[in-house]
Amino acid sequence: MSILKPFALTQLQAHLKTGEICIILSGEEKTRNHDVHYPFRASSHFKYFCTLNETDCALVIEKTHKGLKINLFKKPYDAQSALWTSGRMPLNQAKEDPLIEDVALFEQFPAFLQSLPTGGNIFSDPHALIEIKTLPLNQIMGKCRMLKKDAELSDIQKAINLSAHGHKKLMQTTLPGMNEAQLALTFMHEAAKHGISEQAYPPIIAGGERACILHYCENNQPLQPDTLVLIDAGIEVNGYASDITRTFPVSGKFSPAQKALYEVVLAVQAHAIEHAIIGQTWSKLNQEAKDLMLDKLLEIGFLSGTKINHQKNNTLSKYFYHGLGHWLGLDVHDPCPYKNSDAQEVAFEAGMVITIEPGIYVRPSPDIDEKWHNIGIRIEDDILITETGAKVLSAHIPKTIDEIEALCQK
Ligand SMILES: [Mn+2]
Repeated sequence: MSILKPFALTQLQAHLKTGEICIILSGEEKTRNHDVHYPFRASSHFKYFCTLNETDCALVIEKTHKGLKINLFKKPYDAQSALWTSGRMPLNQAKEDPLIEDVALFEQFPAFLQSLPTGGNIFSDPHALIEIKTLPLNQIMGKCRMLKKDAELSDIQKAINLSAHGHKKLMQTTLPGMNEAQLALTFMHEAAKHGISEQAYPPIIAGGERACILHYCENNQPLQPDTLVLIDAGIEVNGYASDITRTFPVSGKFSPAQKALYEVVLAVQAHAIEHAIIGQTWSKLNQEAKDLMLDKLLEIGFLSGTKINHQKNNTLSKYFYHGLGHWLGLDVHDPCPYKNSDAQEVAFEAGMVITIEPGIYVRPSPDIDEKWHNIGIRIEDDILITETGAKVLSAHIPKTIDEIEALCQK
């Protein structure tokens, strides 16, 4: 039985130099309160290489002249604790993976580190058991995880498809008076049918003005008629994230002001997606998005005055106060580099997965007409960069005003 992922090892082989070593820990059980623990999820770097979801595992991967030498350290199967929690994989069974050199007890891990050859860089996250000098693991793993392989794209797409069910179901079933907490439950319904209960991040179910709080996660307020509700939620499949936002009217129809702002965000998103091509950079994409958003906000009369003044005063930062997007993968904000080693910006390549998520959030303020107050809108899709341009992996979730209103009336 194989527990290691060959594609991940191929990636590491390409980025690691001979003599260099990576130490990857799965992580520890974390206490929620007293004797209750959070459900365990292995660290993303560990998940990248290994399908085991157990606490206290360590992979030590060394690049030798003969290739990668992989040692796994883990806790043993224990019949008594298996009565209380899912049992751990026995060491013997883990040893059956032909890619692993040896499997030993986790307790032997610190001593093994002392025996490692010196000379090459050692990459690792900080850990109490690691007393040797190391470089940040992200430095090497960020490069490995940048270009997604087919197996990864398949998990990301599955996660997106389950999220799509949830987002569409919410458009169909949401009514004024419902609580945000009910919507959170509905979002999970289809994934649960497939035995999946993980989300890539705490969902944001934000009615009305709460949409202006970027990481609102209380999700416990009733929805008011004629407001919008912003849903930023994504299912996780085999550790891979989806990250999708839709904003729709609680009562089924956008008001003229909501519609005008929504069209601005949608146009900015469409422009950015169209320009998410090979060779593109985040800063250029961000700049173009902000430029277009300013034009559009002047066009609909949300802002008055001249564009040049608003640029000088950075007016837009009051209404669009986050980045346009980010890398997506095992982590919702995948820790891949934004700059190369020569400090140049990373240019888009085929195989990268990103999100594009412009937004507008209007907190009440005397310089803005009241009809815009408390509107918060974000539209976010997951995108694969391909040879022929951006492929929107979440394209099957309605986002035009007509599509959304049609679904909300059902
Ligand atoms: Mn996002």
